[in-house]
Amino acid sequence: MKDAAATIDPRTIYLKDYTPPSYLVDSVELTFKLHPTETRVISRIAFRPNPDAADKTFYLHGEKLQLISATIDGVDAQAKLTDLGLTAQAPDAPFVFEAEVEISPSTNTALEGLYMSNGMYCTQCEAEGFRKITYYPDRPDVMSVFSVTVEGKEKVKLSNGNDLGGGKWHDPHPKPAYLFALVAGDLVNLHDTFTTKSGREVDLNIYVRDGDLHKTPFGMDALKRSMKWDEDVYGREYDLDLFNIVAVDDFNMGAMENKGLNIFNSSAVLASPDTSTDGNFHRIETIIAHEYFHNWTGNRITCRDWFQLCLKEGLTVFRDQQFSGDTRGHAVERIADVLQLRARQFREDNGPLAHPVRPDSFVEINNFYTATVYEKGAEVIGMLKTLIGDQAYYKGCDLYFTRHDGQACTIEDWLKCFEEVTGRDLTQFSLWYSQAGTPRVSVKEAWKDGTYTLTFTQSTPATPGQDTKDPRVIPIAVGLLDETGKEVQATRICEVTDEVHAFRFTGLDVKPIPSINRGFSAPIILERDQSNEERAFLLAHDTDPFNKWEAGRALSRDVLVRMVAEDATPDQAYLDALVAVARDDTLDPGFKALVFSGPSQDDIAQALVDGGLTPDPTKIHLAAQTFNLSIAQAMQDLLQRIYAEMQVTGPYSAKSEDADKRAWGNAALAMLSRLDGGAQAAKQFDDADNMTQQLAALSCLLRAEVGETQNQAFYDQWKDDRLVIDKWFAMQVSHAKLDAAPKAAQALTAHADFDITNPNRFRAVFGALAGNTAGFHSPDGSGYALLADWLIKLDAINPQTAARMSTAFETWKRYDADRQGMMRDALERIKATPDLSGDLTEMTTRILNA
Ligand code: B3K
Ligand code: ZN
Repeated sequence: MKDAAATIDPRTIYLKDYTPPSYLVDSVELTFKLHPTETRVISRIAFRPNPDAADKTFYLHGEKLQLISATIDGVDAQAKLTDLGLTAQAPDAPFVFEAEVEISPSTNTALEGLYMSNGMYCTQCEAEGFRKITYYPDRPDVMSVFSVTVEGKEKVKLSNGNDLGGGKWHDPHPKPAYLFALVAGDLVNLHDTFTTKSGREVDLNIYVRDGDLHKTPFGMDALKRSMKWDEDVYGREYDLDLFNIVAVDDFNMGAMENKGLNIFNSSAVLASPDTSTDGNFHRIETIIAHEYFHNWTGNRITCRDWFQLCLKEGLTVFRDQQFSGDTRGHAVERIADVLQLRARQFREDNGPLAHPVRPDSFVEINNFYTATVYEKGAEVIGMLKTLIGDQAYYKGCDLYFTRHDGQACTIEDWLKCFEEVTGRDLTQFSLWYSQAGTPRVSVKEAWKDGTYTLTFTQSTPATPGQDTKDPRVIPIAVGLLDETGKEVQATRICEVTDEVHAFRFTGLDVKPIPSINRGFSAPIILERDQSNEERAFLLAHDTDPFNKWEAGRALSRDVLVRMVAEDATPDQAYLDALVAVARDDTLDPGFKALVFSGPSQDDIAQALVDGGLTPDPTKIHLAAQTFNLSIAQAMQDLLQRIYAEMQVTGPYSAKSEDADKRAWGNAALAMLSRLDGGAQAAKQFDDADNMTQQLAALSCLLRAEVGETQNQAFYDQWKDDRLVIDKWFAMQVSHAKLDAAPKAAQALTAHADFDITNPNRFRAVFGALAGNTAGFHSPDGSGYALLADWLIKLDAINPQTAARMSTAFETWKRYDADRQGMMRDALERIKATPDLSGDLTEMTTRILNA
């Protein structure tokens, strides 16, 4: 196996090179004298040689620090400094290292380490940000007890663990430096309490800027429900007397699970009916749960090294998905999760950035907080649970929690727990962690004398650095139906382990209709010649809700692909099947909404590539318009009734019964708006008393290109609310048609409210551009050039966010020679920028190496 990264950068780090830390840390005392440009950080760290380490070099990470003094046992350490750290002669016995450094939080626009956001101090240390705060062995397998003193004039001064008063904090749980956190600012808080199952009362707070307090109750409720859920389902209890959450406006991602002090992007915690959509409420609930669940899966048991990132992330995503399923309904949750998985992870797995769930090399670890590590990492846990069963799964988890509490672990440690409780060899299963790429599984069926046989053939395409793949264990859930829709074989797990693997179903009266990969039991691409009649049958009759939806999705993909490739018109049979779903009173509104949300234009582009064709985004866009109009026309007689029935009365609640009704009602509104020129949407916009309804209406109006008045009214109404204005920025770009999208994005960068230093605002504009497939891929290349210009600008300010957004280019090889040439030029131009960050250099290099 050749290593793709080896050709990239001499700074490449390899999993195989792991060695234990030379010194361990018994305790850390930190004092912060806060100042916007001259913060002093005074550290006192008790080290001891690691008996398990062969190398005795005393090396501390440290970047962008001004060293004032460093001593070992009170004597000048005679430290040798580089841009990346410090070395000194250290004794082969326990000693105390003390240092004072100066840092400048207000000029730290990378938002990593200690920085300022709207006048408040906050930190982000994962993965390697602590080294921008002080000299330290900044690696997750060095765990220690932290005591912190925060000095400053700010009203609120927070750190991890227990509050000792006067800006002093103590965290009794040993933790790696990446979980360190500090916040200081003039904040206000919502307070509540939670009593754990063993009867301990925990103080809970959500800290926000003045004026945002009314947006905290939903988050608090979500936190309490998460705490309860983790006790009920995994038996995990919270372990400190205090749990704090802080909302920050400038943040590189959603949130961070620092021990006892979770820091959140304000978009991931602040919720109110007026300003947040149902989708926002759902996202907030999920992220609060996710960060809280990290307390056990991530904090008490952490990762030995960053290659093991999926150990905490895949598992914690799996846990938050379970929680959401229990809260909001498993069918709808599963479909939503799979939609995400396919849109982001399958796309990644199919392109130049494909990497294993546990990568074996990286240059910049921040580039590996990916859909593969997170979402595919969660799918791997789900498959494990399916293969060994619920009971063994929870037994294995219990063993993991007991055995490894307080440790920094590997995937091997995790899998071993399940091998022990089941007696099963998981060697082949572990290929899911080491092999990149989405398996293709083709299916052949045979029917003879009452025996029905399904033969699966698996293969995984080559990915960067991995030319060949071994067969994996793939749990494929199969059910069989008769021609009336009755289930003649309840769901059975076919464990595909060989390249070609056949499964027999005996004693059947008639040839059954199979429902394969129910619940999306494995993250694979199923390749099967399936007639549209059979798809329509499954859409109408499948007893597995996921596959029922999946059948509808396969139908719509097929229709759209033929519209693009063969100039076909939308099939009447498909439209009839949709109308039947709409009329079916036994189906939930949330499910109907999902059936009606057809494939994205990016999905269709990939489907065309899979069929050996070159996608033309303009053509796909036009076909999608015709497709949606045809559906609206087919649904014409039903729309007013659905719309009326789905109106929710009474005060807003984010609960799924209401949210699902709004989703289906707004799907009806979108269809209506294609027929009535936006009349109903304009009315809804005027009447709306919550953001879900207001934004859905505005979206219909902008799509119909009649929303100028409302668009301005929306801005005027919300100009003081940053999170709503983010939505407004995104809307302009996502609804602009074709080459109007790059133009809209460019115009918005000149808007007084555009702020390149705020990741949410940058993502609002450029995330929307990247997500507007036809706009981004405008034939004149203006989308590519604009994004390249702004990634270059952003890289100098915030490399992490710039690198993340460069994934917009990861599909470049799909397209025609002209587009490929323009995307290559854009990538080369970024890559050739003087002083480009390591983050963006690694990304552009990997993308270009396609
Ligand atoms: N663990 C953090 C992500 C940190 C990203 C660093 N670039 C949030 C989460 O997954 O919960
Ligand atoms: Zn996480």
